[in-house]
Amino acid sequence: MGFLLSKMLAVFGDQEHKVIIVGLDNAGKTTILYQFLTKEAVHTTPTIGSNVEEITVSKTHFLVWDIGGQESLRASWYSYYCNTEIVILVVDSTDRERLTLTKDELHQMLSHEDLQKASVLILANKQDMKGSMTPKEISKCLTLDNITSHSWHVQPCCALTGEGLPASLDWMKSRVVAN
Ligand code: G3D
Repeated sequence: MGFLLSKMLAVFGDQEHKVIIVGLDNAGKTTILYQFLTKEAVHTTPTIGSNVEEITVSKTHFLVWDIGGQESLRASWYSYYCNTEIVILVVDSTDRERLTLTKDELHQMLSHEDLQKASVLILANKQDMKGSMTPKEISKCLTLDNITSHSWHVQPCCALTGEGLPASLDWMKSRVVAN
């Protein structure tokens, strides 16, 4: 597809943008996806596959692939990378012990050639919980300042209430329009 045509389709909203949602097990991926789907401002079509949902945010269509986070499944994350425009990395902000593991997974992911053009949204989830790490602490531990090859953004949120999630959708939309 020509560059101009794809740009026009992006602006006028007929293009689907592939998003993958990753993170360790228990981070809150499923809860976040559920919140995306039930928000009044967000309309969705029925599930396309067992782990794919379409989310439409004011005429921008995101096809969101929810990829399992257990260790056995992380090895196959790469098979979902092709054509991905946005990676949503969900972090359990209370899980200090496994943040280094998340960091390693993130940097390994971003070195994959199929993700060279992807933008990264880090959702610092479970902000409602006592002792949760701040977005600043999470950014530092994930060494986000070292990532200059990809556009990234950290959004604090609470998947149980949905707080912070509309802002994350706005950022996703701004990225696909920018590209
Ligand atoms: P996953 O899909 O990444 O594995 P889930 O994670 O969405 O299944 O969530 C794992 C657990 O964390 C769930 O609790 C869920 O309710 C909880 N959770 C998700 N987001 C938040 C949040 O923002 N705040 C709090 N306090 N809990 C959250 P259960 O008890 O069902 O295992």
